[in-house]
Amino acid sequence: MIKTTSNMLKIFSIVGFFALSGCWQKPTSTQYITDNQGRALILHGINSSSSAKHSEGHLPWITEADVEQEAVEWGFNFVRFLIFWDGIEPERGVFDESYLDAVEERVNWYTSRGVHVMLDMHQDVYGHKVDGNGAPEWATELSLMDNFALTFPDDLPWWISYIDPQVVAAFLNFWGYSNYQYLQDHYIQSWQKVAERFKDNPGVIGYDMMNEPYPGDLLSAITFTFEETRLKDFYDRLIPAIREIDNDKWIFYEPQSLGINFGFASKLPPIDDVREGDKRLVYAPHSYPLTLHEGVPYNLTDKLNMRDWNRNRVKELNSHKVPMIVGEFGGSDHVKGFRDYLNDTLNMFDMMGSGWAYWSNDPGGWGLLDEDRKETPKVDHLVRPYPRAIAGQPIAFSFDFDTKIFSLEFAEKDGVIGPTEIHLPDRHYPNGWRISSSDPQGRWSYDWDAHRQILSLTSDPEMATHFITVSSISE
Ligand code: IDC
Repeated sequence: MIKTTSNMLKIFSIVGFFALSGCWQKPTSTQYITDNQGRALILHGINSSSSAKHSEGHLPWITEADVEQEAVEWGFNFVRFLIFWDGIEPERGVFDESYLDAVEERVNWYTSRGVHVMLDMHQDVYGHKVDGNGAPEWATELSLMDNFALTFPDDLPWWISYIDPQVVAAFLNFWGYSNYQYLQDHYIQSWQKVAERFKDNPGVIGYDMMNEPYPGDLLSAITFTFEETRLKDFYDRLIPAIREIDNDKWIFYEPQSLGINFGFASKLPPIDDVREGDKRLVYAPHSYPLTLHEGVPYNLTDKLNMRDWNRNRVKELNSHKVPMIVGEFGGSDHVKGFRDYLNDTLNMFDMMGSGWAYWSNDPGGWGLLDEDRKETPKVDHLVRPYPRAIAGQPIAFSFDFDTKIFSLEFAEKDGVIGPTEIHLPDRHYPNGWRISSSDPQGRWSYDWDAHRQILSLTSDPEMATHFITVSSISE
C-alpha cells in the first residue's frame, strides 16, 4: 500500500513537472509600471503587515530597523502597506489625521530607502463588528441579521466566515448602493483623505482600492456576476473620486478573490481611468493554489491551479492591457515542497513580467523571519536577482535558482533616461559574479553598489536590443 502510494506520488510529480515546465504563457504585449524617468519597474516586495489588522492603532509590528533589513539586506523595492477604513474614519464623518500621521511615518521609512509603497485598503470578512477587519463598526449594516452570527470552530480556515449571515448582510448592503449609499460614499471619502495625504509623496507609487473584494452572497461569487456589475460600478465611482485629488499615481484594482485566487477566470471587464494622459491602472490579483494555502504538501492540484491561473491572467491582461502586480501569494516553510512551489511560482511571475508582494512580513511560519526573528529558508528564493528598473522596453528576464544564471533582454526606447538597475544578492554569488552584454565591448559599463547589492548598467544606445547575462564565479 505504502509502495503504491509512493509510486502514485512519483507519477503525480512527474505529471506535475510536465504540466508546468516550459508551459508558462505571457501576455502578447506585456505592460509595465514606469517611473518618472520612463524606466520599466519590476517590483519585488512584501506585505506589511497582517499584524496591523488587530494591533493598537492599526499599525504594523515593524521598526525602522526591520525596514532597513527588507530594503537593503534583502533588496526589496516594493511594499504593499496595509491601511484600514476603520483607522481612517473611526466615526462617521470624522477622519483621524493622527492615524495617517503614523502611517506616513512608516511609509517614509520605506520611501527614504528607495522602496515604492503601494497603500492597500485592507479588509478580510468585512470588518471587526463581524469578526473580520477593515470596515468601521458604524459602517456595518446588518439589516435583520443582528442575532444571526455564526461561530465556526477554530480549526476551520479563517475565510469560512464569509458565509456567516451577518457578513453576507454587511457586504450586500455595502455593494447594493441603494438603501445604504452612504457606505460607499464614505469609503470613497476615506480614499480621498488618503490621496490628499500622499499625492505629493513621490515614493508612494499607488493605491490598491480594496483587498479581495467579495460579493457577499455565494451565488454571485460562484457565477462571477458580481465583477461585471457591482464591482465594476464601484470602481467607476471610486477612480474618478481619487483622480479629483491625484492625477498621477497608479491605481491598483483586484478581481473577486474567491476562485480567481486559485485560477478561475475573472469576468471583470477592462476598467476605465479618467486621468489626463495614459491610463495608470494596474491589475493586482492574488495567487494562492487551493490546497497549499491550507498546508497540504505541494501537489498536482496546486500545479494545475497555477497553470489555470497563468492562462487566465494572460487572457485578462491581453484584454485589459495594463501592467500586473501580484498583490499576495505565500505559504509556510513547514509545507512539504514549499520551496519547489516558490521556485515555480517566481519563475512564472518573471515570465509574465509581473512584480509581486509576498504575504507577509509578519514573523512566523509564513514570514521571512520565524518567531525568534531568524531568517526562514524561503528567503533564499524570495531574495533573487531581478531588474529593479529597466532603461528601455523589457523583452524577458529570468533567474535559474540552480545554475544561478540571470538573464535580461530589453530594447532601446525613446525618452527613457538613467541606468538599468539589477539587484544581485550576495547570497547567490558568494564568490562574486561575472556579467556579459551583447553590446560591443567598450560601449557599455556598470557601477556596483556593494552595500545595496545593486548593479547600475549603462548600455550602448546605438544597439536596438541588449542581452545581459550574469553568472556565478565558482571558487
Ligand atoms: C491572513 C493572515 C491570518 C489571519 C487571516 C484573517 O495570514 O493570520 O488570521 O488573514 O485576517 C488573503 C488575505 C490575507 C490573509 C492571506 C493568508 O488577503 O489577509 O491573511 N490571504 O490567508 N487572501 C488569501 C490568503
